[in-house]
Amino acid sequence: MSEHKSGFVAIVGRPNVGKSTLLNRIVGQKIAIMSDKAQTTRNKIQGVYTAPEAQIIFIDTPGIHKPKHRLGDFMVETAYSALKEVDAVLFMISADEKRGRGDDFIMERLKTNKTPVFLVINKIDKVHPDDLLGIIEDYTSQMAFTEVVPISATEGNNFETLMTTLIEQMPVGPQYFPDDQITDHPEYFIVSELVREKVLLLTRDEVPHSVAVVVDSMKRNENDKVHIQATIIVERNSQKGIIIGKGGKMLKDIGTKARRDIEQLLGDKVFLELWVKVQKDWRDKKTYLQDYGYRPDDY
Ligand SMILES: Nc1nc2c(ncn2[C@@H]2O[C@H](COP(=O)(O)OP(=O)(O)OP(=O)(O)O)[C@@H](O)[C@H]2O)c(=O)[nH]1
Ligand SMILES: [Mg+2]
Repeated sequence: MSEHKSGFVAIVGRPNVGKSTLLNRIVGQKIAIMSDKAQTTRNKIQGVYTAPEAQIIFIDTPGIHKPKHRLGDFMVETAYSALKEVDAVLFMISADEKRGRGDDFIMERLKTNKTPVFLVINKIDKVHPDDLLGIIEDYTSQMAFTEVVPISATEGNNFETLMTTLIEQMPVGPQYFPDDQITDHPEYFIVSELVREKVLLLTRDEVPHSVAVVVDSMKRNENDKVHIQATIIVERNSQKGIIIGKGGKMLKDIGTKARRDIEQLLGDKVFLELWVKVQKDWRDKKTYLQDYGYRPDDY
């Protein structure tokens, strides 16, 4: 029998290419929120993949972009910090988008690292198979990759190939986490993220980007329901109006949808109470960023 392998793998790329979707497929559960809006992920999210022969800890990261706020600075720094001390990097691109300055910028950064880089071409379900060769040629002319793996994170195409190739790349090492642990994030963090995901789903323009969610309390009461109180923070009064909606309809919608996901996560009935608060320009204020969970010392 061959020796047990283990290692750390960072998933990086521009916003919206499907990094979190891949992470969720890897761990088989929703631990990272996903949306069609750019800049969904704001923190590093660790997901643990455990097989009899190997354990890989994946680090999903915020999409690398040109920051316009302190929050953006934090997100990009967070993404880069994941490149330290990993055994491999998955550089993810989307097959239906042309290579842009953002991709070139990320590749320049990756070239300064000695870590093996896999080019993961995601969303192949959206393009004709004949288009793949052109994409591969375009990227491999820019940088030498350890492997190139075209996948579909939503459909699962080539997923097994990606995992097998990655396991081959991992060094011999122990199992760090128990079999049933899939993340190191506390439940309240995922709960707050699930609420934010519903805001991303139901609002548009600047609103999704202006929102933070904080879980104020999480208690199990006598009838075994989990009682959760959370606050949705926005940057201005007009946004508070949008989040609450006509007659409170929007807030109710956010709550209903979030509750379903939270019940799935916790495996229990949930009573979710949501509040909305304005904190002017919080995305540019250091203390608020820290209060809402965007702390650089967590790097
Ligand atoms: N058609 C198709 N859509 C995909 C695929 N993978 C992800 N998506 C969609 O792409 C969008 C972005 O997915 P995310 O997983 O949130 O992307 P991300 O790279 O984590 O984005 P950020 O967190 O903003 O950096 C979502 O609407 C996904 O459903 C895929 O393989 N095929
Ligand atoms: Mg993401």
